[in-house]
Amino acid sequence: MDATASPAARTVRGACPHDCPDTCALVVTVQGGRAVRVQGAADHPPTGGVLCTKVSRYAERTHHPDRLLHPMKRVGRKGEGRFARISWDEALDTVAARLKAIAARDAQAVVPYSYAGTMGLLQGESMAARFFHRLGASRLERTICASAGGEALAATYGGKIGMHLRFFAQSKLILIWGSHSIASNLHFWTLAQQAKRAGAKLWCIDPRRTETADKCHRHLALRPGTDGALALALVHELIAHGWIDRDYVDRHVDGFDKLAERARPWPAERAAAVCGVPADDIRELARDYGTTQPAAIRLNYGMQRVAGGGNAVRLVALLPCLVGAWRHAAGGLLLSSSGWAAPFRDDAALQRPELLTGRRPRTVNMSTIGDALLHPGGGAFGPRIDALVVYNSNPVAVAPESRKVVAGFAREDLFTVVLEQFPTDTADHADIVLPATTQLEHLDVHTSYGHTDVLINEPAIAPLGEAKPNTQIFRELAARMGFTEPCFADDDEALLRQALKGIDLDALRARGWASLPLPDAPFADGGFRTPSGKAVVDAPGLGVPDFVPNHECVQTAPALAARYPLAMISPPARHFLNSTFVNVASLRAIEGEPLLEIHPDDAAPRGIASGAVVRVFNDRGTHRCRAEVTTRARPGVVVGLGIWWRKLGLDGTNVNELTSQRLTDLGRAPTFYDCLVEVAVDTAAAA
Ligand SMILES: Nc1nc2c(c(=O)[nH]1)N[C@H]1C(S)=C(S)[C@@H](COP(=O)(O)OP(=O)(O)OC[C@H]3O[C@@H](n4cnc5c(=O)[nH]c(N)nc54)[C@H](O)[C@@H]3O)O[C@H]1N2
Ligand SMILES: Nc1nc2c(c(=O)[nH]1)N[C@H]1C(S)=C(S)[C@@H](COP(=O)(O)OP(=O)(O)OC[C@H]3O[C@@H](n4cnc5c(=O)[nH]c(N)nc54)[C@H](O)[C@@H]3O)O[C@H]1N2
Ligand code: SF4
Ligand SMILES: [Mo]
Repeated sequence: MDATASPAARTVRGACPHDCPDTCALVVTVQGGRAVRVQGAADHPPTGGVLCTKVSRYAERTHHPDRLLHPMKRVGRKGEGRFARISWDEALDTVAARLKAIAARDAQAVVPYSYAGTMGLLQGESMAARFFHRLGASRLERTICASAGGEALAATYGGKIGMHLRFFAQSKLILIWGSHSIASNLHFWTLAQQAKRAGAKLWCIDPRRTETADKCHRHLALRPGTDGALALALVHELIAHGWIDRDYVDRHVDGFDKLAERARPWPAERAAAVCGVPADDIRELARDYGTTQPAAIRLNYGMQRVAGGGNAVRLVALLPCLVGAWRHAAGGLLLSSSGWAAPFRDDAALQRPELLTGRRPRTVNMSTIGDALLHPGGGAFGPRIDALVVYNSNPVAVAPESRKVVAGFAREDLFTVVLEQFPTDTADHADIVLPATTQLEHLDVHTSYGHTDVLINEPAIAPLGEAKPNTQIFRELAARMGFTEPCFADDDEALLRQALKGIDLDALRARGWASLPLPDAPFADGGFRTPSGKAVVDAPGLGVPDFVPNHECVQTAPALAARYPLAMISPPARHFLNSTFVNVASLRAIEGEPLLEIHPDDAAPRGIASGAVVRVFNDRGTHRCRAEVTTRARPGVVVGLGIWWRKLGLDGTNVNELTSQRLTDLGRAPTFYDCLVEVAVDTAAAA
């Protein structure tokens, strides 16, 4: 008998917590205190009753035998992962005593490290932010994913705002740009397929021939980091052929002439040479874009993880303004929709910046945590980092230049607390591990960066073992620290009531989700959120956007390129979400082992065959994995699908052993996909 059909089963409304633009509505089936099934809500339009393979395994993840279920203290060396069980009292007392002692010298020596393990407003930055504000800890610059593109959108449109997801189904032309939608934006892909069936033409702009590229009509496999050159050539072609919507440009674009000036020296041939694609393909793309309406661009963050990522996003974001694509609900561009939700969130109420009481602690950029942890302190940097409190993130696996990150986390004089669900590479380096609940065990509320709905997540089951929500952990820690402000007593229900503005909470909880009231075609008549109300070319302090080549490429670093001739990109594997799910057996079985895709033309001269263990290396480190000789990689580019747990890799490393801590032009973001390497057969493994 199907256990879930038993009368004792009940269903609970949830929201997918992951850092994914789709923010699906969940229906969790619970029986006997266990979550037995997690499904997509059929009545939530973006979800449409469908989840990705990963989250359909969320019950398996939640009831995983490796869940951390009680607090622990380290008994082995840092990184070894040997721990002894302790009580919550001992754990919290230990943490509070250490943080107090450090804060007595300088609270800025304490650094919180968190990202989007959950995107929930409550379990993300609510009680945690209050705690660190009150303490006066360093502030974390949360740059690891989207800040280059985010600042570019802010400069161009005045915020992270764009097309509404649902209208892509009605577009006649869709440019899927720097996005492997089938893997990382599945519910957009469903709409793109609808458009395709209705006759739309789909272009994919991606150095890798992804499964998404396979299913588009045309694929432009440009070199990583050359999107700015491509965008300039498109502007050039649009102007040369008179495919500009002069009326829209005159009324709603500030600085068109400067953009035209910038694009003048960029005929298709020049961009073709830079991008490594045929000039005719660029001309065809320009013709399609200049002559088809409504034309939509699904830009995604994959193309901004390079030196010039911010400039490239600014250039691409101007394209729909030039052809008047914004006149249509089904035209324009979507990179992030999170700005639409901003007025409906009360982040200040949740995070209480006033607890800083005028103090302005230094900021630490999460993307250069390796260098930060190894800094001896002093000068402009400020105090040495003495304590790190990690939650909702796995920096040892996901931050660039692992050798330095690991060396930093291995410092014996660093006190590290990790709030986690699983024994990650980062948890292995903790002094104290605190067990956290999963999404099925706690209350939360979510906005989205891919659609414009708000979702409730009701707890479906009781916390497993002694696990606690992040909110509760920081609440109890605050009490131990002697923080007596009333806001530290707010329970999660109270936090929920503070989280939103202008949304009927009872209606949200009754239905599971609510749509934000927004216009269909937001910029049909201009109205960008910039001071002038126009889309901006020449942004204050930034100038006119331009093509900025990679830090690591033949043009800018010829000597480096001679030694390390292959450009490595490391986008996520389809069945992992960043480093989450790597430990879920059924998903890891699909992904197999860490792989490096390499084109036959690059494999042959190196004597590399599919299945060979290879050494991928540069001056920063060496990572061993298995080669797959495939035309999914273009010549000159290798693809290391991420983000594996180091300890589950072949040699205890992952792709971030190779990536650098250099930052982007805007947003101080990492340049994961701007990374030169060389590859060789691993003779030790071959022997
Ligand atoms: N299955 C799955 N889904 C995910 C994630 C995951 O790990 N797994 N991660 C989530 C998160 S945190 C994020 S930020 C998003 C990430 O999803 P996206 O924003 O789509 O970004 P990436 O997956 O980094 O890269 C997307 C595509 O960009 C390509 N690319 C790499 N370099 C360049 C370039 O220079 N130019 C162009 N045009 N393309 C380039 C890559 O080959 C890849 O196919 O997805 C979210 N969804
Ligand atoms: N080489 C390379 N590196 C990359 C990328 C890439 O494309 N290539 N992508 C980058 C990007 S876009 C991003 S966003 C980052 C992502 O990096 P992270 O934000 O660190 O994401 P995850 O690896 O998914 O780790 C999230 C962790 O949070 C934990 N977690 C989830 N929910 C909770 C909770 O409620 N409480 C607590 N305490 N913990 C919880 C999970 O168990 C998981 O271990 O990685 C970046 N690193
Ligand atoms: S990871 Fe994305 S596609 Fe998968 S369930 Fe969550 S929101 Fe939906
Ligand atoms: Mo991300």
